[in-house]
Amino acid sequence: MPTVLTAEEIINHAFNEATKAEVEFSDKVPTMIKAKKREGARIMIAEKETTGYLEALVKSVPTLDDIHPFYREMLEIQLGVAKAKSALGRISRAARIIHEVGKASIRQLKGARNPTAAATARRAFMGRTSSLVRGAEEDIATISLLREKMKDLPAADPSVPTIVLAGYPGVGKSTIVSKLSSAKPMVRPYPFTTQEIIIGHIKSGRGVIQVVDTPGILDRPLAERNKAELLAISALGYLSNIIAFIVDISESNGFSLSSQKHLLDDVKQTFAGRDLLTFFNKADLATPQQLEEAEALFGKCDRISATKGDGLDIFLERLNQSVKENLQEDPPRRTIA
Ligand SMILES: Nc1nc2c(ncn2[C@@H]2O[C@H](COP(=O)(O)OP(=O)(O)OP(=O)(O)O)[C@@H](O)[C@H]2O)c(=O)[nH]1
Ligand SMILES: [Mg+2]
Repeated sequence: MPTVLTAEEIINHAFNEATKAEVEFSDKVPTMIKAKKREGARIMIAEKETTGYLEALVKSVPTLDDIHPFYREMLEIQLGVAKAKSALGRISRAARIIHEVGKASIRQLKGARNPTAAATARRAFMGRTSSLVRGAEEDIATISLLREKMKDLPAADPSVPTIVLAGYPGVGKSTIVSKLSSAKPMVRPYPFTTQEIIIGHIKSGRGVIQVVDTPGILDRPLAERNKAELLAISALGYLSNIIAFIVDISESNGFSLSSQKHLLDDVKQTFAGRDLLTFFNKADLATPQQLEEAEALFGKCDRISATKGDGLDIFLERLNQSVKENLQEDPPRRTIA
């Protein structure tokens, strides 16, 4: 897809092309005819360049109605599908109007009685076109963002067993994904680092497993969740065959064990039917009291120290076991068509 130009760039490009218009005349051609032909060529070139660009821009966006519900939901969360659709509609309309204005300007040019009037007709066309393109500025920016987001949509393979990691922000999801899979998401000492859905792959004895890193989610109602949290929920809903719920038992991410437990209960309830595995991460930092409290709340779970790599072999073992038990017979749910 070509890069998206700003309104000013579209106008400048079209007008520059128009100024370059060369019309060959013999010396015998009267000045008036020359002026009309030259201005007519400029109008037509500017019109063609502008409408051509706007129409190509609209055409470069795949039909939003045909995309898979997961991708549609991701775009909905990130920018609003209805907004993008009306932006596309308005850009097409601006192109149609510029085309009509071009035709009207050519008619006006034919009636021009002197070179000044011919130049005035051309300038009027340029002025009208500029304001139409400038008027579409916001819509062009929306489409630019849409194309960026579409380019960045994670490539999910429906035929591959998929585990989605979930948990509070800063519990170590990205650390685990980066240690175990081909994906290398950003890891930072503060929560809310991951803001998008990241897909990696793990080669296991039984083939490839898709592993999905998600933004951290807080224990709060859906309506209060921010965009990043909604993306995580969407990935859990559409992509997961297995969910790995990661708990930071050291509470060093700033969230208590009991809020993490509330979130787990919510995830369990919302995504009932998926195999859900719970892991205690940051075991290296946890005090014996924290471990005790965690076990009282969550029951006994496998412990990991992701940064050290401890317990990751058990994580993989559980994962393979779940794939074997839950997905060996039936192929994974075909979430992305
Ligand atoms: N000591 C210790 N630190 C860990 C462990 N796992 C992760 N961390 C650290 O915890 C911080 C957060 O880790 P991330 O992997 O970015 O956490 P996340 O769950 O992806 O966070 P969000 O993307 O914000 O949801 C980083 O500084 C990690 O180095 C662990 O087992 N032990
Ligand atoms: Mg992360």
